[in-house]
Amino acid sequence: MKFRRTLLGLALVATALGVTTGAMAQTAYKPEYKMSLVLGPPTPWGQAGKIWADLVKERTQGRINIKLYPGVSLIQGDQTREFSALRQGVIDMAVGSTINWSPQVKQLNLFSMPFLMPDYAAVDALTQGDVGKELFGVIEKAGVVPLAWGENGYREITNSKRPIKSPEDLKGMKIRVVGSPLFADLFTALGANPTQMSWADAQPALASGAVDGQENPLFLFTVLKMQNVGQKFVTTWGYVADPLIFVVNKEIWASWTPADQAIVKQAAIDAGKQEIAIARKGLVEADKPVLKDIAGMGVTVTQLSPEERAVFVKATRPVYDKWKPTVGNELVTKAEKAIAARKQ
Ligand code: X2X
Repeated sequence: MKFRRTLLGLALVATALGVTTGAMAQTAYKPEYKMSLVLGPPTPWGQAGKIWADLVKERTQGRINIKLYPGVSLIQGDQTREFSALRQGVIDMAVGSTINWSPQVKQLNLFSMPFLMPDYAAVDALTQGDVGKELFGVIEKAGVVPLAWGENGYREITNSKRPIKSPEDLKGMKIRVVGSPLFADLFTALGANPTQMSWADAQPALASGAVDGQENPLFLFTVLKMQNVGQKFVTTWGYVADPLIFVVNKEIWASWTPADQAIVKQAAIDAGKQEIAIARKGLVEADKPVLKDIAGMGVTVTQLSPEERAVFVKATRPVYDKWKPTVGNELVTKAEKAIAARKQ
């Protein structure tokens, strides 16, 4: 009898404990976290999110479960609102573009300064150095926890009209541009006719011919087969490269144990490294296989000579000078120095 009572007692205690820890875990940790992305898993950007989510799930034994929301669907595709939504907790975490967050974090316009970063070593000199640290400080102050860098990539220009070799060729062309007003200034300076719209709106606009061209990393050209929406001309001018940043909402971050925070951060760093390699594949090799693939689709690929490129640099310099104080004179100068000192 006594034995039975002890067993019963033990069972009750165990149940109570089980319920308590279960309930605590449920209030502290959500069953699922929402990760925002603009592009889905067929793209390097989407891979960044997927690799991160998979690593976190595996390393936390499923304590942290992440669902991907590509197409910025948590905010109806309005990518320039992503940073505010992260701050407000509408979005739990994201792998986001510096361009899309630039309206709220003006220092992130740094990466959109025309012809600032001549090569991948220059991109790395910024993201992996003091400039990257400073920008993480700015993001943290703005109320979102930054963890690691990834890459959307160099944005090359495509269009349906003619090969672009000089600003003259862009004259009057209707070009879809992204959310930062810097891009409208840039294309206006080049004589084009820029229209700002979200990526969700850009695709039908290209298909219907409402716009003549757009600029984005070339993997997007191949994934979407942009030649089928009339984009027959590609020019690689390397004017701007867009890094990605892995972030978590502040309250969500604070709700995790230090051990889980460390896991999520390391997973972001690991995913970022893997994704940067994916984003550069086919573009860093001497024969640039991605350009061959695109040419193989019947597209005219124009690679600017240094002289041709210099004309674009000169034409966009007033935009660079105009935006330097907005981004921050000191920050831009620091970036210029880090690039000049980069290892090649
Ligand atoms: O909208 C774009 O062009 C994209 C997908 O590259 C970004 O989100 C910055």
